[in-house]
Amino acid sequence: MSGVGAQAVTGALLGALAGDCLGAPWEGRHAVTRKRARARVRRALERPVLAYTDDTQLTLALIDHLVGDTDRVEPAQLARRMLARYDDRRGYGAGMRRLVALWRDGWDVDDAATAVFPDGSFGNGAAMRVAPVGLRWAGDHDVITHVAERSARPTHVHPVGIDGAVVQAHAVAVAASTGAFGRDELAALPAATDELRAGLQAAASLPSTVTAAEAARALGTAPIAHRSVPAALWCAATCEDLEHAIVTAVALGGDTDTIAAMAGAVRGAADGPASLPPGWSHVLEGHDDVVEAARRLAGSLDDGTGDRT
Ligand code: AR6
Ligand code: MG
Repeated sequence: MSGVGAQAVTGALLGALAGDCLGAPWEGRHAVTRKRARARVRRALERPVLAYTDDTQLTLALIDHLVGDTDRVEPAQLARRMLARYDDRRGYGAGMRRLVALWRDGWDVDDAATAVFPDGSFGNGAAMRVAPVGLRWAGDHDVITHVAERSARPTHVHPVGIDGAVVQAHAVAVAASTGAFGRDELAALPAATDELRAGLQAAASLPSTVTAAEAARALGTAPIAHRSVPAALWCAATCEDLEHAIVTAVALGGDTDTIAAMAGAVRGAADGPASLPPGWSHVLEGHDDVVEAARRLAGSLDDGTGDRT
C-alpha cells in the first residue's frame, strides 16, 4: 500500500494541470528570459479560462483505468479509456492521432503500437500522463517500474518512450513520499536507457544559474522523452516552488505544456495543493474534475485496493 496521502495526490495532479494549462499558450516558442516567461504566465492568467491539452486528458484516462478497471494496468483496457476521453482538439502528437485512427478501425492495440513508428514511439506522451502510477505505488520501487512500463504500452513501446514514463513515475513517487525533490533525488532516479541516463546526468549537474536558452540547449525541449523529461526534472529540482518551476519551463520554450506539466506534477507532489498560487484555480479548465479525480485515486489507496499489482 502506498504511503502517499491525499494532499500529495491532489498537489501532483493540480501541479500537472497548472503546467499544462499555463504552458500550452506558449508551445513551440524559442527560449526567453525568466522575467519574460513570468510576464507570459501573468498574461495567460488574465484569460477567463485556460484550456488543458492531451497531457491532462490522458492523465484523467489513466486514473479512470486504475480506479475503474484494474490496478494492474491492462494496455488494451487503458487504450479504451483513452479513446473514451479522446478529443482531437487537445493538441495530440501526430503519431498519437494516427494511432487513435487505427484503434477506431478496430486494430489490435499491440499491433497498432508499432504501426505508426516501426520501433514504437519515443515521444513524451507516456511520461506526461504517468503521475498517477507514481502516486499509487510510491515506496514500491519495482512495482512502479513495472506498472509505469505497462501504462506506456498502448502508445509507446520504444524503450526510450517507456523509460521516460518510468523515470517520471519514480520522480513523482519520491517527491510525494518524501516531500522533497532536489538534485540528489534527480540524480538517483533509475534510468534504463543511455538516452535517459545521459539526460538525467546533464540535468543533475546543470547549475540553476544558467540562462533558459542555455538550459534548453543542454537538456532539450522537444516532445520526445529524453529531450523533455530531463528538462522538466531540472525545473522541478532547481526551482523553489511550483510557480517558479512552471515559469522556468515556459522560459525554456519548445514543448512548454508537457515540460511544465511534468515539472508541475513533481513539484506539486512534494509541496501539496497549497503550492498552487491564489488566483490560479478558477482559470484552469478542468480544475474541479482533476480535484475529483485526485479524490477517487486517493480514495482507492485508502480502501486498500492500491496495494495489488
Ligand atoms: N521515430 C521518429 N520520430 C518519433 C518517434 C520515432 N520512433 N517517436 C516519436 N517521434 P507521438 P506523444 C516524434 O506522436 O508521445 C503533444 O504536443 C514524432 O515527431 O507518439 O503522445 C503533447 O502535449 C512524433 O510526432 O505523441 C506532448 O508534448 C513526436 O515525437 C507530445 O505531443 C511525438 O510522439 C506527446 O506526444
Ligand atoms: Mg500537451
